[in-house]
Amino acid sequence: MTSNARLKLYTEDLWDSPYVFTAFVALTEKRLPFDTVPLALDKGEQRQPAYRQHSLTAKVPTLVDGDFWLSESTAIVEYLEERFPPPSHPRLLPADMRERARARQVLAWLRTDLTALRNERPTTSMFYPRALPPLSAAGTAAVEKLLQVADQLIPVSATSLFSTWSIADSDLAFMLHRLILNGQPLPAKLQAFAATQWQRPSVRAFVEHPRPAAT
Ligand SMILES: N[C@@H](CCC(=O)N[C@@H](CS)C(=O)NCC(=O)O)C(=O)O
Repeated sequence: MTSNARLKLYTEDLWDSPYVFTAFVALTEKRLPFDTVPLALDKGEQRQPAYRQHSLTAKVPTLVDGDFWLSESTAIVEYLEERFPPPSHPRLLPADMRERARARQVLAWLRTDLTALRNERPTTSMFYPRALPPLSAAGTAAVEKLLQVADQLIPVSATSLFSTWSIADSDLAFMLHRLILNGQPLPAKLQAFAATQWQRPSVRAFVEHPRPAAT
């Protein structure tokens, strides 16, 4: 099942997908050499028959490891952790079972809740700044929930969720940056957490990836 072919990650050409972010950070943290293949989602390239056939979901990210294609960002994280396991490769998920479960909870929650926040503070606004309308009542409630959960999860004076980094740190920081990059101040502990995580080299590599100019 293993292959020595260079890994490939299908991404999208604006480099603002939170799901591509997760897979990109995971590969970078594992220190695995990989190539990226950006698809123009607005042109429907993700629905081209060959890509759809292999990815199953016709979405990005999709990882290609030899003849194995895998979409869904959290499945990619889990696959990379098993395929390139610690201690030979850096960890993506905590070593402790309960912390690992908590990290998975955070990843799943960030993908399935806070819909109003995700809609009203879209990731395009993080990388293509523009004035957005004030949050609706639903958006405000989602922000309050995010801040309350983040405050509960991040230990006092800490800048990571657990004793060592995990992919849940990057994902939570990405969600918090929907607010920060749209000018919303955060409580000091959350601000320090988000700012520290935003400086991580794997995160910088995604944030600073060249993007097409705004049209
Ligand atoms: N649950 C998926 C979500 C992937 C997803 O929604 N990707 C978007 C980009 S952010 C996409 O490919 N959209 C194109 C489409 O739906 O046609 C994951 O975690 O990877």
